[in-house]
Amino acid sequence: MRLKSLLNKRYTIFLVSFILIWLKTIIVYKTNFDLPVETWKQEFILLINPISTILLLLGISMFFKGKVQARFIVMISLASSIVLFANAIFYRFYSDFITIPVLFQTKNIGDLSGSFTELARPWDILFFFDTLVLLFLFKRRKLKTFTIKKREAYIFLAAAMALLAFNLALAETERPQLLTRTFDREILVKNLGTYNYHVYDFIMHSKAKAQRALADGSETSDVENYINANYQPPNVGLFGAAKNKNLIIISLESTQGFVINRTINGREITPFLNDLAKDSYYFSNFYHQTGQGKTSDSEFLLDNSLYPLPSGAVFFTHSQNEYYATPEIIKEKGYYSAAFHANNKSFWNRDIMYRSLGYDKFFSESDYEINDENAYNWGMKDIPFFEQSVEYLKMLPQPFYAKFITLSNHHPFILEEEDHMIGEVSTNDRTVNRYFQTVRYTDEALKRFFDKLIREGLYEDCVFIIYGDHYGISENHNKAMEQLMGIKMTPYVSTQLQRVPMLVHIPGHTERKDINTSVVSGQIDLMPTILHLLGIGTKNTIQFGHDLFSKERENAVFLRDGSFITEELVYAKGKCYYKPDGIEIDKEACRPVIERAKKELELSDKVVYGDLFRFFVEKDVKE
Ligand code: GP9
Ligand code: MN
Repeated sequence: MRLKSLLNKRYTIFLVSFILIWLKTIIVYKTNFDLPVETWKQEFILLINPISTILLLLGISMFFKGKVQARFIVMISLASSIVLFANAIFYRFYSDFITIPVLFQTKNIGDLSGSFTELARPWDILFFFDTLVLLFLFKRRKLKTFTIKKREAYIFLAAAMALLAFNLALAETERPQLLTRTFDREILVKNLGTYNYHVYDFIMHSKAKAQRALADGSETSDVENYINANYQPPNVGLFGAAKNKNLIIISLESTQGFVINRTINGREITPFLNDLAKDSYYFSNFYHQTGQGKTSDSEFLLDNSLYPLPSGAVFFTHSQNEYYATPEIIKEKGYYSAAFHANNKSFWNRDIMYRSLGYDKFFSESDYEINDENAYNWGMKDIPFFEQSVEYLKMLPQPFYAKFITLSNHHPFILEEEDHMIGEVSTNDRTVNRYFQTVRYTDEALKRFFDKLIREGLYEDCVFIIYGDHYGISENHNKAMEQLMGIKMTPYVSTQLQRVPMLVHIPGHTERKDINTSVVSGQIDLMPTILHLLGIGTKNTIQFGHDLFSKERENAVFLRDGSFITEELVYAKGKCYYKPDGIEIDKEACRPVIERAKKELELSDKVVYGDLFRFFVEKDVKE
């Protein structure tokens, strides 16, 4: 068929513009962004993810006629070029995709416009190639516009919507809960495409904005009253025990408390931690309180002593809030703060959230030398991670607050043969079987980290806080856990399994016998404990936790789903249990604490949803 007649065919206009815009998008993906794909399915999703948006927009153009239709199509192409070009420029500077709040932060725009000429390349004109081609074809009347029956246009739109649904379903199989939990911008763009990603980002941003707009200062007094009424004073003997010392916080990926002091096939799972615990304050009833934001939720708890949100990851949804987090508080005392985590910096939106929390520096994936030898599973292995981190640590201004986040012990818990230090356990569940090997590996990484700190002369000046971020073995593995532990899984037992290791190690400190380390506690308590160790009072600070060392400490912890544990009771999945045997009792016995937990979680959520730190008057932090 001759080109002319092809161009004159009905729908050709849509086909040509579709192909041009789609191809442009894919070429930009491949040439301007680093979007690694590992499987053919991921590649397929990447290739199809722009299609639904393009078709939807072209579908709208079908409702117009003649010149207006042609202009509309050119506008679609131009708009997509601008979106891609803007992201490419942003990416060259930040290695990240644009998010609406970041775009509107004047500082970022200032940074970018200053270096725009540096970042733009002459060949960037190619971003607009398709627009120019379409303009040319329309001007020269090579491409004819067509009127289409409304019914046909609607069918077309419906097909585009169906394709969008297919894309989302496929993304969901590739990365379950992608839209509810968000994870990472790179993963979002890979699965949804740049265009859909911006729509998603816009919706998320608008939702948070609306909640914030509805809040006014009047809610702060409820929060303040509650917090003041529940204040517990520091332990005088330990207040300031870490004053002016360096703080090293280590978040252990997916490490649950039951691995401590346990052996498999006669060998310890965590020999180093077991030894260290003997020289530390080891809190045996310490719970994780995370929700869907997993590691990022535990970081939120650590640095703010606020609860993460009931759904979604607060690191994504409320990264633009004002906070009064530990890095910021201790900066006033001369501390430098840094986070170390060898993963993509935009994972859990850390690059942005860390700035809101006041971190001075974030050492992320790009700061490490990562190659085939030292990376496996989720990325850089813990041993080289700590090894390389020490080099940076040595250069930090002192005193520092350094947070390390390990990664090797992440689901699916796979390790290379050479890193196996103990055998697998033998249940019918491969995930559970492997779990202990990866925990063992991280334990080894910790040992070497400590050895290196000692060799470098850093150890003596540091105080260490080590805790597990959240569970590693989910309830999907209950069968194997029953087999392994020889107990029946009930909500009571599952709740007990939400305990994670937690220790405070102060070199040269021998354990004081008057400290109760079996106190029921959780990640919400980390911040006040740390501040008090540094000699910083928390009397008037907005936080929901309590110093672990406080003599007046109440034995209670509330989990994110409203479950709770006290000295005598456990409440989970709507059932009330009496400790220590876990006998189910009448729910009424749990009622007062159920209400209290509900209230506390609601107040904390109010602070986050309403961005209430805007209204709290900074009261003097007591020395
Ligand atoms: C990713 C790491 C793991 O950077 O923190 O996240 P998780 O899946 O455990 O929340
Ligand atoms: Mn984690």
